[in-house]
Amino acid sequence: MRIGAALLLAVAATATLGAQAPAPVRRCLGQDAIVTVPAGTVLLGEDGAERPGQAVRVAAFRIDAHEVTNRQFAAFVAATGHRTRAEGEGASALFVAPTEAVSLDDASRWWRWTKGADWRHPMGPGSDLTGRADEPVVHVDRDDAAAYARWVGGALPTTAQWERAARGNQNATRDPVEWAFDHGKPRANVWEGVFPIRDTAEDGYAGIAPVGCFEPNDLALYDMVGNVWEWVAGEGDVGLVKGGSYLCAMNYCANFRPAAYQAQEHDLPTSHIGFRVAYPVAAPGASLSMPIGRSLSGSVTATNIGG
Ligand SMILES: [Ca+2]
Repeated sequence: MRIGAALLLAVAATATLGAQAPAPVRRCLGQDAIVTVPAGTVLLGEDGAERPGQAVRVAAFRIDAHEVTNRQFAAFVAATGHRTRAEGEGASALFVAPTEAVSLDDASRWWRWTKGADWRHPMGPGSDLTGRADEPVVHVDRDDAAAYARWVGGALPTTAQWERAARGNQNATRDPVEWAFDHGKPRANVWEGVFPIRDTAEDGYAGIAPVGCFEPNDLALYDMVGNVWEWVAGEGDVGLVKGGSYLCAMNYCANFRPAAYQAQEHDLPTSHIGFRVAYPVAAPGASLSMPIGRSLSGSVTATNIGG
């Protein structure tokens, strides 16, 4: 689902979202957490029987149990005054479902370069963060994500760290579909039905879900597959995102598995890409307190995330 550079030149479109009734706060996890991933070997790139992958040793590290939420990102912005690229440019790429069948070869049929779309307005102008405090932040580019990561004392995970975290202790070849479906039953927030026209939301969510609404993997990490793509560390113009998103369907994308990745312009924010943060393991005897800016409080509501 790579968005071509041509998208940047597409005619800006304004989403026609009208005034919305206040949405209820949706929450699946009671608190934020950081999980220690022990040193181990990951089958990097394992993607079914045809692609056995390569065994790579990954040192121990820590990683967010869930994708960075709007609530967490709001705390970062409040403390630092960070202005995202989308806010600076006044626009971002927004998924807008077509109303009729379109060719799957032309991503511009469902991506709109939309004025007023940014992390505070995730569905474009007219939308806000009401009821979305615990959804993953989107419309952040790789630099925005890296800035947040530095603020909390971490960094974007490397590809090897990300796959180690996503696979957990799964060190055998696995049918790629099983990462997202358990005998046909969804176990991640993906797109059911025919993309991009109709999402049947069989998994309970059409669009982004609050973090942690699906069963975690065996490292207690949530949504490594599905919900939103996640930036991984990198340099240069071409970035990588991992894990697939709520827009990945069996008939398109289907990248809801650890080995899959998508090239993404590093400075192109969208409504289906977020991130999580990796951290060094705590030195022996070091404080185990949360990094600055992290909160274990479960009482924050949509009314105090601003925007
Ligand atoms: Ca879904």
